Amino acid sequence: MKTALITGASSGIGYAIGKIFAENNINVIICGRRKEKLDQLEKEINGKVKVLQLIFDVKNKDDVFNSINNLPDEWKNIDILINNAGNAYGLSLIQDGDTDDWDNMIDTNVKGLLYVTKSVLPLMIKNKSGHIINIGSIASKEVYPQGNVYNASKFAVDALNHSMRIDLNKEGIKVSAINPGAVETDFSVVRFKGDKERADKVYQGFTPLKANDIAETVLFVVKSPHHVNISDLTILPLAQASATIIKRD
Ligand code: 8X3
Repeated sequence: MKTALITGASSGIGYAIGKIFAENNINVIICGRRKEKLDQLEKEINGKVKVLQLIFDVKNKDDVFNSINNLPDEWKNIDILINNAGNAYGLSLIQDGDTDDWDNMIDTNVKGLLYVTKSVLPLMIKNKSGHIINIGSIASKEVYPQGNVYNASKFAVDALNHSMRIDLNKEGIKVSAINPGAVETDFSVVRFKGDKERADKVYQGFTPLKANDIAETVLFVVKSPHHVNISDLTILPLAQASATIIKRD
């Protein structure tokens, strides 16, 4: 039975991945900042597989390394790492950007992903096997107005996805990116700092992706045969043609 470590498992895409992995016999280490949400996910998993909760914020380097370095022995064989934790904070012109938002995005989406990857890699390298899936975005591929620092952080994820694959080539470790377009989660509520009305507008007039659509795709990618690596996948809703072009009713 395989074991996956999932960051950002307390909501949205990470939560959906936790659920679908459990339904498909993959033990899960669910990581997040909010214990009550991880408890809820564990309850939904309902004993189908083994579950371990790790409470940390990926931004906190010491917490990331302490949690992963001190995993109980029976959890030290990690087959799959889902680098999912990430957020957008704000949507403004570069000249109007809030530097705290910039720090938050770079610290979470880039540095957090690096800390988690660095701490998990020895566990994969010792087995000469593993699969890292980096959750990027359409924003990893195309910049859009006011996306600036969020785009930069997600372009960094794209660059790291490619460079990890190169550096880990000799270690037998697969590296893949999944880049979703518009997915209806609490992504926009977080981006707009709780302004639900503004967030709802993002998904109005078309059918956005659901977190489960991405989870199904992640499952497909991890289930691909050993010799196959789906290295880079972009998923959009039918109504979305690019980062900025969405056909609305
Ligand atoms: C989320 C998708 O288009 O809002 O990463 O940046 S988008």
